[in-house]
Amino acid sequence: MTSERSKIRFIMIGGFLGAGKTTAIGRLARHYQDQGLTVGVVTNDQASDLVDTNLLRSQGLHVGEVAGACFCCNFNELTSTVENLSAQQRPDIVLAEPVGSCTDLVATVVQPLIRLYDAEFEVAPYGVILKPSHGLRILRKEANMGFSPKAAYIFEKQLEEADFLIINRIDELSPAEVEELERLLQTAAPQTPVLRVSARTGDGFESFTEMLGQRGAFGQKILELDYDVYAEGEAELGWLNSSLLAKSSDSFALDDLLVGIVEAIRERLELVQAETAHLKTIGLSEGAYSVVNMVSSDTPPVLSLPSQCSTKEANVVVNARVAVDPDHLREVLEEVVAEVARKMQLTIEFQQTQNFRPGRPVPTHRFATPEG
Ligand SMILES: Nc1nc2c(ncn2[C@@H]2O[C@H](COP(=O)(O)OP(=O)(O)O)[C@@H](O)[C@H]2O)c(=O)[nH]1
Ligand SMILES: [Mg+2]
Repeated sequence: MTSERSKIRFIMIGGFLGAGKTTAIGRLARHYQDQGLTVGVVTNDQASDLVDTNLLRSQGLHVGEVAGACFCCNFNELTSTVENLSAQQRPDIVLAEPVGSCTDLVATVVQPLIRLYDAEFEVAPYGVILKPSHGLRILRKEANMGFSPKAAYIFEKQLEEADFLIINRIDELSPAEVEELERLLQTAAPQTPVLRVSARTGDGFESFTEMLGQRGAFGQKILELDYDVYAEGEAELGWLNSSLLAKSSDSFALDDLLVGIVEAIRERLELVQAETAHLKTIGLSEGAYSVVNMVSSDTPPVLSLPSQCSTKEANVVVNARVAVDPDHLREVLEEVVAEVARKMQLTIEFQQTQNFRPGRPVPTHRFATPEG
């Protein structure tokens, strides 16, 4: 019989596209490792070639990937990925990052783990990270919130099912903005504890890990959810995952390549006023890696992790989630890559590209009443 002690603590961190989940998970993983614990990470996407997986692996973490469908619709893949992670060394902690456009995760992931996998897993309180850029616009009910009301519905439902909420990016928010977000959250999700953190600097992480360490009746907030609205809101996003190989006879700056690609995509999306939910790229070359992100149309591309690497060859992965036709997104990327290659005198080959709108979510399990 499996003893209580050997259960894997399952920590899922939710939140909208670009909220800061991957950044927070990297930091939490280091925190638990520093305590001598073994950590595994599970990333998730509707397609393969994930920036997040590459980024977390580059940080030395042991990462399994559920690619091709979200955790809720591919639940068995989530548990088998954890099993595979355990083959080498059984983790004490698994950190899991669901797709940022997913909701209803308590009914479709947390509750199934509690009810069907109680012998293997001990599920931590479910924390959802609030993305301030879109959060302020959506929760204030601004006329121009960037997304349609259906996509905003997903954003709000994600907050409603959380055991606790995390206002991220306090390193760049004014005190007045933090106060306002906290007030808005108290209305959107009354009685849910709200933390303030910076996944970038680590500010507020003591309260974050303390919250994650709590035991009790968590994961009980099962949503009343209209799956038609959810599916339509999700399908408003164009999805693109692409892997590229850049080469040159002379060395080029990897950081410049990524910034060039993301900036040129931004300019083209601005022309058609398409709102970006998250545009992320990672460049990998001989152990060095650069990351550039853009998390909304009114914030600039950010070189989140500079490599300062000069190289003759690099692999580049681009993941874009934008409120636009996915075929347009693909054309934009093809034009941009040709333009940047010309400017920087590189050859850039497309290795694999997938572009689509997410399909209707059909969960493997859904428990309509709580237990645990
Ligand atoms: N300034 C600031 N940037 C952050 C913070 N957390 C995340 N970011 C940046 O926001 C972008 C999206 O973060 P990521 O962790 O990929 O979000 P995810 O889509 O939720 O996994 C990246 O450029 C991060 O570096 C934060 O606390 N402060
Ligand atoms: Mg992520």
